[in-house]
Amino acid sequence: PFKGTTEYCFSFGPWNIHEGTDPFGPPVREAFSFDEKVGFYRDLGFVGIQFHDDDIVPGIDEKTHAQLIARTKTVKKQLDDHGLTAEVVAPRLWESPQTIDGAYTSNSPKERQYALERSKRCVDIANEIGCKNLVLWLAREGTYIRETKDSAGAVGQILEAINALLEYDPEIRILIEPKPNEPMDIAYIPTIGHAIGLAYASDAQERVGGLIESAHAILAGLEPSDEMGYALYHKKLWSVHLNDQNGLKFDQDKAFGSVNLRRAFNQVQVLEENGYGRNGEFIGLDVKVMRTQPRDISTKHLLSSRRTFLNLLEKVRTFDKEVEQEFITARDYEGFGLLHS
Ligand code: 3MF
Ligand code: MG
Ligand code: MG
Repeated sequence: PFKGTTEYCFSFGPWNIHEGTDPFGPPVREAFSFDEKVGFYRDLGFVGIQFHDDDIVPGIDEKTHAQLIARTKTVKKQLDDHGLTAEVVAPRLWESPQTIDGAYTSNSPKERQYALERSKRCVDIANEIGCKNLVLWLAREGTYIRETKDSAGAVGQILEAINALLEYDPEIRILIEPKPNEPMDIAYIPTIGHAIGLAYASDAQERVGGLIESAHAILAGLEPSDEMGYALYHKKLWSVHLNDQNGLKFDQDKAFGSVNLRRAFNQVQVLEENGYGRNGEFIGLDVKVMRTQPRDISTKHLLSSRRTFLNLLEKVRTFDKEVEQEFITARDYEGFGLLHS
């Protein structure tokens, strides 16, 4: 069996450090500025940053192309100065007044056009910041009332947008981040299987893959490590949002391993044993600090998530595979459990 030597690189997005707003209460911590957040990464043990387009270019819709490029150059310089790499950029297609009815699947042709143009600008940002990974979280691609949209046609609309982006930049890679619900009650691309189906149907299969978030798989009632295994088999797991989730509730983005350590172990194992990270993939986090956390110590969820990953990695690498195999051969899975208890 593979005895790992991969040194993992860790990443997170600036939104992982936040003010504690939830649907029922206002912010409880003063925001850290973007510049302050960029300054935190190395000390916390992270070398990669995940971005939304407007994390880099705030107020993007009001900016000219020249302004967008100039601002992105400034951020690129900042990253270089801190020794950081941009891992992915995602068009934030769920906050604009023009994406209330969805982005690529809006019933308004004008709004669909906006979504595509905004995504192309996100590709421009990705190029300028030096990364080739565009994440599509298809947040509002769904409908509150099934009869008002055509679910088959919606697949075609999403594919059309993906193909247009693949054509717009012959090197860009698209990572679809599936999520079964929230903000929509039912989303059109709920699982990695759906995402990979889109990849194979696209005009450039080798440039469309996925990003799996642990909590999103759990919300779909699925096992995150098996979802990862499915994507890894297809060589289409290009990023992850490791976190945890306490049952079928709202998307909690809890610290990795903070609810179910066994499930976290299974994710580390499937990544490690299938070569994730060996082609430069990052261990990305999508974790929210608790609302109760005081501001000056509101990055501890990042430290604990990273440390949990590394501790579990140590377990994966040091369990005796030969002994484990003996239990498997004897079909003594209870004994196997005892071994790991
Ligand atoms: C939503 C998410 C988002 C996406 C991010 C990148 C806050 O459930 O997980 O993170 O991951 O917007 O697409
Ligand atoms: Mg999430
Ligand atoms: Mg996510």
